[in-house]
Amino acid sequence: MLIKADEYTEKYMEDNPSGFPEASVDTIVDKIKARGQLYGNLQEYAVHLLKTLDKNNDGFVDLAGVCEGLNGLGIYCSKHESHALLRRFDTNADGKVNMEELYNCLATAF
Ligand SMILES: [Ca+2]
Repeated sequence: MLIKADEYTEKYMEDNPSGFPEASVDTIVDKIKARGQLYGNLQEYAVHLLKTLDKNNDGFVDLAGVCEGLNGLGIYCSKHESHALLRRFDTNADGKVNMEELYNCLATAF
């Protein structure tokens, strides 16, 4: 819901790549991946990550959860970066990130 409401912000970031370098998202994804090495396997990590980032327990990663969850994991992530990160994860562009998308994104990024 919040993601949809923030369409303007997303558009703004897309139109102003210099103010928001994609590279920082890559850096965060790298950090998330690196953290995965602490877990037995990717699936286990993805499950843990979804649980951490899904603040209201609806089975989807939400914006508030990304920022807070990642910071809790020791991975700094600004609000803007959270947004870009969610868009990166949301491969079918339905405005939410489910377990499958999260897993696939981690898997392809490995
Ligand atoms: Ca999705």
